[in-house]
Amino acid sequence: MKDIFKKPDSFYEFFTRSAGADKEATHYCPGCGHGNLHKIIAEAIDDLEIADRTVFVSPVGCSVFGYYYFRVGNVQAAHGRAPAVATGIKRALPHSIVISYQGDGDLAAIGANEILQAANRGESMTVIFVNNAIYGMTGGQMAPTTLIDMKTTTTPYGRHAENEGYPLRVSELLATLQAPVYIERCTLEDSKTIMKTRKAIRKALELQIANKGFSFIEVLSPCPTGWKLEPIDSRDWITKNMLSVFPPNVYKNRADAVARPAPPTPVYDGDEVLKILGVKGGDERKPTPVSPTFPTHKLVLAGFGGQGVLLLGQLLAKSSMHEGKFVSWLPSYGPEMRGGTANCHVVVSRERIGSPYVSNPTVLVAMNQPSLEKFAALVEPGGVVIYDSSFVKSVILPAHVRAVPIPFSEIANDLGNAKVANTVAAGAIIGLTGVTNEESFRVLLGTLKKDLLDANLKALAAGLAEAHDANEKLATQAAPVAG
Ligand SMILES: Cc1ncc(C[n+]2csc(CCOP(=O)(O)OP(=O)(O)O)c2C)c(N)n1
Ligand code: SF4
Repeated sequence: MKDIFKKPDSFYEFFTRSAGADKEATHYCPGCGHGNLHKIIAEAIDDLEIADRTVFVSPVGCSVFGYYYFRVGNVQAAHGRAPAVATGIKRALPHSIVISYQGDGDLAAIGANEILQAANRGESMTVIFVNNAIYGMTGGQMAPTTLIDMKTTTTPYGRHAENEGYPLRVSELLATLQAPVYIERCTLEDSKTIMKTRKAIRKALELQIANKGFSFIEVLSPCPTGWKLEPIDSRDWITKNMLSVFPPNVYKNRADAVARPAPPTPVYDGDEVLKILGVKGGDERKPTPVSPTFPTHKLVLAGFGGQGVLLLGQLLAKSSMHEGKFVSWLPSYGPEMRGGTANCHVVVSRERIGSPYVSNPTVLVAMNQPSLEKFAALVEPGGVVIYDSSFVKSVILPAHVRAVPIPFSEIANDLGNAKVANTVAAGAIIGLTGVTNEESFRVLLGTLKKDLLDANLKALAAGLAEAHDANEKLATQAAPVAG
């Protein structure tokens, strides 16, 4: 016989978040609804046998630590953004079962747009919306679902419609949309209603397994701490105060809807990408296998906004991608379009990339003085610092790096167009590091502005020539010393 008191397999055996010896306990306050809900969800995952393909997206709120409990795939999303993150996961992995678990502050306040758009697109995901009428984690501030006259730390005299509007009924709101397939509001007042919630969550997950579309389960959940009540009184409080404002009901049921076709799988094929870019001869350009000795290149490319460092990083990444390498490109820039600082991290590897963030570059390209000063100390021992000597005048570099000054901007000016300084830098990077092939990069230049093509090709050749000279010079120098 099934042991109904057994801890679900989809829970970790020990909840390592909990301090002290009691590793079986959750971090939730006594009487909190999150604990009940977690158990219901874990049991459903077990019984539906979907643990190996479930991804649980935790929100910001008291349930931020979902990943300490659920033995499934886990992602923690920024406040309110869980449906957007869940969308990305589901689209990349159509076979996954994605659960977006969110509080009312998270979902109905900062994330109101995300949930609306995900529901309206009918994303095939299950959203569990924990409505406790308050911000629990941050100490009991008003949420969009806070009841009229309810006192919170930000409505000490009670919520008044004239000032704070009315409680937002999210289930009813989403039910007006065409796409969702299932919307139900449940509660956690007593064992009967808990069992009803259990059933609703299973139904929602089953609909996702059948790829029917978007399902949404709102759960009225006690928050004894935020409400300043004892756990038992909190349950009664739901019955007395919440049910009339948030009536439990099935608000939408299109369970008989036809299964949605899985969204198209993203195209990673290099030939296809070339075709999309409009490059002729794509069919002939089969990537050759990446050499087993190809090292992982970690680049930081930095300069002023307008110097084209972000585009430079993109082109290097794309060009390497066409060669069948794994790539990432992570831009970072200030609010100013021109004159602000900009940089990007580019990783190119023959293996999958764990993180696109580059803490210690193997290559730094500094298009100006502040960039050199900011990043030079981070370059890995044996790494190379390539800088625009048209702008960088004073240089103090760690002894363990190789310095290559090249006047990118002056060369670009001599070619008749200051805009192609970044292409000179590209030639230098390619010539000095071999991160990508000259040929693949040249193909990409053909996809940029046609009136710049001639200057770009000359700039690339100039950068390669500079790199050739620098390589010869470096070969005669002693290897840099680590430390
Ligand atoms: C962008 C951002 N804004 C605000 C916060 C602060 N913050 C953390 S949790 C939270 C509210 C959580 O309330 P709710 O979503 O209702 O979840 P509960 O804690 O009640 O389960 C807020 C405002 C944050 N972490 N990030
Ligand atoms: S503050 Fe409220 S929602 Fe957060 S853990 Fe405590 S009871 Fe649960």
